[in-house]
Amino acid sequence: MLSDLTLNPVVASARVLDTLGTIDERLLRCGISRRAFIQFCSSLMIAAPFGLAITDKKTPEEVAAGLGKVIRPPVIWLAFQDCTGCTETLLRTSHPDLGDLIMNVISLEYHETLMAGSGMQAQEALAEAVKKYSGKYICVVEGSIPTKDRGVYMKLAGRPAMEVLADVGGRAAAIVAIGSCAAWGGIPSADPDPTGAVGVADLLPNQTIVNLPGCPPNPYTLLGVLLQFADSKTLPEMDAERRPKFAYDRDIHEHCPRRAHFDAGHFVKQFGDEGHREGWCLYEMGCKGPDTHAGCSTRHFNEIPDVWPIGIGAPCIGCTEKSIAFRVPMFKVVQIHTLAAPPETYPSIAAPQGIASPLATGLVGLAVGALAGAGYVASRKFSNVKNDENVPGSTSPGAAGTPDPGPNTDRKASE
Ligand code: FSX
Ligand code: SF4
Ligand code: F3S
Repeated sequence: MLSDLTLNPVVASARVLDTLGTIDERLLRCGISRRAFIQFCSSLMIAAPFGLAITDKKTPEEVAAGLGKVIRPPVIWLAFQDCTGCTETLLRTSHPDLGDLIMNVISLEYHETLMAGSGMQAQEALAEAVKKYSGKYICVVEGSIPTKDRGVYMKLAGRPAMEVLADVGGRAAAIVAIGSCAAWGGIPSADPDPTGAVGVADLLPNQTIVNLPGCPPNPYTLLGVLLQFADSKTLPEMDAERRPKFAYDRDIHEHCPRRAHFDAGHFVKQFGDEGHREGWCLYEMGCKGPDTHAGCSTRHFNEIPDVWPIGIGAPCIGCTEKSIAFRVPMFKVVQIHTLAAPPETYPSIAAPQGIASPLATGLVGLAVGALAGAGYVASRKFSNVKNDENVPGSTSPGAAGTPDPGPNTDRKASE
């Protein structure tokens, strides 16, 4: 029998991957229903309505038909300094069928938390997978990598994590850094950063890397990237932080269900107060939504409506932003950078029916020409927040163009 080495490299490569079979073949073999697969494709489309070639302008049935023919991508998953939340986010679907399906559309060759083997067995499986799929597998990295004291703070089978990453990541077709820890250091890199924790791109700057920050990120973002790569060997368009635009192009604030309360000036002042119980805006509780790029406000977790931080009444901590989460205090109020019409330009929601609010009518007439003035009005409104006795230590968050609120804006949960 011919060995792969005697074949044309392209043919050899196809043969190695062929042994994995298509997604359709795998689902059939595992008895996973077509209905579950189409449901999965619908979730993928919700996570990536634009910008992902495999879902673009297609119905769920068309996505399922296309993906079914794709060879399952071989994935080697490395876990470093993490909480395993990124793995959990992938497994904790609300439908058992779906969790099972997710683990079948990819070919997970090595994942030390999920695999049955351990010790020598696990190391052999890793070495074998790296050799067999060299240059073809996707390396998913979860967790940050300790670099201080020559990486002594984390070892796998006696080797520092840095070395394992260079070896396994260096031979991958692409690396997906899942979670904020792998993308830029995340929680382990928070001050005082005892292990010198860094993200994958800090150590392998020349590798093809996709960052999927989030603590944890949405699992469908990962699946979208993996499946597009398996389908066409391409990666989705990325931003300057190497984040795929289809998942990180808009900020949380843009589509937040509490946005109407922000615009109307209805802010929670304290956890458990009336505004909190009514679902008002969490801006004054330190919500980083206006500065945070992620799809959480429209793509919730675990397929359960409202399962995301703001949905359960907690401010967004900006977990997808390198310069915010674990850097900026949780209750510190952020600046508003986008110039939006300030709340004062909206009709009063308390105005009696049929009677236009004089404030609203007055300002509507001025609308376009008064944007600068409007910014001033907004900053004045926010300035009032500063003096609110329920907001100890807070200062004006500022509208666009207003000065930075400064460092003294920490908030406490229930003072
Ligand atoms: Fe945890 Fe992942 Fe956060 Fe980090 O997610 S959810 S600490 S990003 O590496 O496991
Ligand atoms: Fe939503 Fe936060 Fe924006 Fe308020 S500040 S509308 S809670 S994202
Ligand atoms: Fe993270 Fe904020 Fe979403 S904290 S999970 S980006 S709502």
